[in-house]
Amino acid sequence: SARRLLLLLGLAGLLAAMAAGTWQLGQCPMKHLKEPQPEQGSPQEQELEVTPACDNEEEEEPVVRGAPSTVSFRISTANSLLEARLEAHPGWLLVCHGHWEPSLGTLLCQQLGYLSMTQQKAVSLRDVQVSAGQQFLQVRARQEGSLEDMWQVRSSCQSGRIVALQCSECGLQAGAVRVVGGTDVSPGRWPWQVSVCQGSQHRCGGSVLAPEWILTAAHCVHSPQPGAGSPQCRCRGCRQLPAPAWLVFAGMVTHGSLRPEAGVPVRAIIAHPLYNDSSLDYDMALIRLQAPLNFSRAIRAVCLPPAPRDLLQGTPCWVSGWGHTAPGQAQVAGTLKEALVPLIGTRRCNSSCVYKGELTARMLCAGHLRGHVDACQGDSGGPLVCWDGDTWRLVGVVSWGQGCAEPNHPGVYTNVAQLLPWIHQVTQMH
Ligand code: 4AZ
Repeated sequence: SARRLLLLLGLAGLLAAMAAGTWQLGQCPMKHLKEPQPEQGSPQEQELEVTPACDNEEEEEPVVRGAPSTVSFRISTANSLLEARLEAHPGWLLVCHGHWEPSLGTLLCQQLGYLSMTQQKAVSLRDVQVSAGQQFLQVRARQEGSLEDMWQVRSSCQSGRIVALQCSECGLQAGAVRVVGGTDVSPGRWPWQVSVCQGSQHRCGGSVLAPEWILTAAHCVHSPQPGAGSPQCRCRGCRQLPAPAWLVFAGMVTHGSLRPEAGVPVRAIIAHPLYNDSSLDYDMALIRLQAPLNFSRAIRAVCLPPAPRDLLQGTPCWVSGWGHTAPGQAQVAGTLKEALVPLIGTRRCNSSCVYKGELTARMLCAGHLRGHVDACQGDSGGPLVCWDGDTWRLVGVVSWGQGCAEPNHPGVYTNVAQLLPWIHQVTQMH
């Protein structure tokens, strides 16, 4: 019986050790516990000294990394004049029209986060008020290389004319205010938010980039391989039926009030060619509408991120959508919802207790490691926008996450800044 007792004790010890192990795995933040040292105090004191792996203050790289540049540009809101500033040269300079190429207008609008250029012209210096000592930048005669090193500082413009530039409008709200109570929103607050529907079924969110262009997630519109069986085909023989047509609804807040005739049919869906259905890398698609949207207080375009700007962890950004307001719900929300989700550093989000290296360079995280607030099913494809002091910019596209609002599993978004060249290429080509 003494041997049986020993065996039982051994078994109990083994079970206790296994339970402790499981507990440690479940408590991910404590995964990097230091080995207890004999001279340390009680277990509670030891715990206080531990740096939890998910909550460390380790220095983070910018979540969205801008391309460093020695020259910056802006367009004066008062008179559309193009202004440029060189590193190591004080003040904003006007740009001479000499040697100007029309393609530069498009390039600059794109750099500044606009989808396209709408107008560029030469303005006579006699028609503008120029302060004494105003200096100018001029494009070098033989342009080669990047936008960076093609400029010369001048004290005057030989042609007597300077560049004025207008880019496509974006990023402005109609000045609408939030409705009382929770997170319902009023029309005009997120005027770029659209619902991407298949027939009358809401599938995903999307963002207006231009009257004919919607940006969404590739996984929303990616058709499964023939035979794979899509979720809407549950009846016998229904594979032979054509899938209901895609419709885009803009300028709407309440899904219940949706009239099918208000939906705009889709001309083309262009998913990113590198989209990967299993890793969700490059989860982005462009939708070209059959007819342009009528812009109004309730329907407007969002701006894209400008090429040269970093965005840091903690930047307050907003996600919006009609997705589920509790995980596992059967229905999408009736009223558009919004949530404040700060950017989370990629190193932290890819750490061993969050997404364990699953994030690629085309992804970023936003939300709260404590859980509670997050995007969810039905929000996919929708916008993650951040205010930059002047305009709202589309920084992310709702893509995936483990569950919704779970601790240590924030929302993962397609990193728009990383895919700008593709967005510009497609929208210019079609
Ligand atoms: C989805 O299934 C989905 N919590 C979207 C976002 C998130 C999770 C799932 C993020 O479309």
